[in-house]
Amino acid sequence: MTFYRIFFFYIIFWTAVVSPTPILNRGYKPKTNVFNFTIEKVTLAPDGFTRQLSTVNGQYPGPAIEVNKGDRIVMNINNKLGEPTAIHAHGMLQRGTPWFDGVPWMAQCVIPDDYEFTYNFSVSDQVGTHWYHAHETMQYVDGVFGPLIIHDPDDPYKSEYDEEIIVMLNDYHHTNAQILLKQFLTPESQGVEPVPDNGLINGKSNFDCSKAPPGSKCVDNAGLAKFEFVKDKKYRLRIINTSAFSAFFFSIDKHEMEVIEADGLYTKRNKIHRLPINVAQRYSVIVTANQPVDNYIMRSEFQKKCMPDAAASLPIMKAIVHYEGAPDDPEPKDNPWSDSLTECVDLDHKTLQPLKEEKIPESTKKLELTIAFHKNTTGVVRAFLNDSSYIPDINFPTLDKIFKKSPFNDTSANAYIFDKPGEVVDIYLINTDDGEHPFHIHGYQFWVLGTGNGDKVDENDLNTLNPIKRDTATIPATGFFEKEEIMTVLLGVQESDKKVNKKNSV
Ligand SMILES: [Cu+2]
Repeated sequence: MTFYRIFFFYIIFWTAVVSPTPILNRGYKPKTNVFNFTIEKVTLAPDGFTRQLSTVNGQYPGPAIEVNKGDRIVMNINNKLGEPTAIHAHGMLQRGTPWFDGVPWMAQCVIPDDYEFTYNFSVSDQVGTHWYHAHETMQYVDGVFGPLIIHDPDDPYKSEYDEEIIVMLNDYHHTNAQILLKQFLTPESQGVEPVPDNGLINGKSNFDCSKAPPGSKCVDNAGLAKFEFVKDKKYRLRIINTSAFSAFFFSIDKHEMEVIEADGLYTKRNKIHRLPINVAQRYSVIVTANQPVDNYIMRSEFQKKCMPDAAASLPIMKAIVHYEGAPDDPEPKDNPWSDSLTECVDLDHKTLQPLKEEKIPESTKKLELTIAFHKNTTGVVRAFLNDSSYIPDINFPTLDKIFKKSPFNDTSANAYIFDKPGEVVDIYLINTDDGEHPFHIHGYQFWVLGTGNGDKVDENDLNTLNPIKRDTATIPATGFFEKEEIMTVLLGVQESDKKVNKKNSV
């Protein structure tokens, strides 16, 4: 397992430079939205425990980026962090602008301290719930993150809800993430991840200060996030897990939820009570305020089976749903849903299906990737893909290598090159680790065709009829089954327009 646990998986596609024309209705004229972000360290106490956080414009979480389908996002980054940074917009395909993907040494060089840098990209025909975050080392764990919402004038569910609410969930450490990372990358850690001190909903929570180290500045009952409901109104909750490590079960006491979106793509509506959400995943759910006027608990429970033993004492993350007309109550009665769900896996396919069924193309290539975590020659536990641990080339970023047609001589680039337009790749992920892992591909949404336990995938067991398409999926752990888990994702490569403006490359 690894602390910073998302597999940011970069397959190198020449074809990632396509610019589809946005299909826009209702006469909407796309706009350019400018966001001026100063990244800086500020002393804050989101849960009552005072510490220094890395923030966007002094805010934790960072300000929301909200645009419409077809719009352009211009992010002016002013780096005052005292260290290099780069900002990734998670979920954005960056067709035509892969150099604005924000991954240091992959898509760009870092933005040095005290420098400015502008990201400028169209959201094209993408919609839905996404987020942005620093992609340099562990910075986002210390606070450089925020929601990125693309409103859709053609939203098929638009008449089904009255208002929208953004709900950000994250695990939260009281120690600076750089210190935690340093400790983690030693032989002594044995690869056991640091356990968070708390969890936050929209950047708020209470903390029991008796657990804080002596000498720390801490106040009890800092206050929970409060969501205002009006009786009988319908709300679209956009839920984003911005954690370093933790998967959650999200729910609201006494209120059912209907899932309508996963990672920016509409799903068939489906009633559930508890929503599993892994790191970097997003869901929209519709919730009706159909309960008696009162206060209710919104809760996000750590899925502790996929965490180290020390996580056992972590509290349930809570917020308050307050109906208009109800008296204030900082501690509403507990009324949790009791449905039991398997931990450390995604929502079952039966409850998560795409709204739009697509014909899944035949694959033209197969790629097998074995995921492993073991000690390297210095005794430090590292992540390996096909026995190679990724090392960035800080002198020659990957994208630059591609544009210059420079070969990848070093296997530590973990580069798999697909350069035929229209290529469709079956990716078999073989997880040999005893932990689950969120798997994410930049610039693509993939179909999740299935998971299984065993060394071989039985192709007849794969769902090629109506698999969910998304950008972040959970690869189950080996530990919960007898054999290795295999997840197959099928990846479609888009047609290329072959017009690459190299001058825009950074
Ligand atoms: Cu991403």
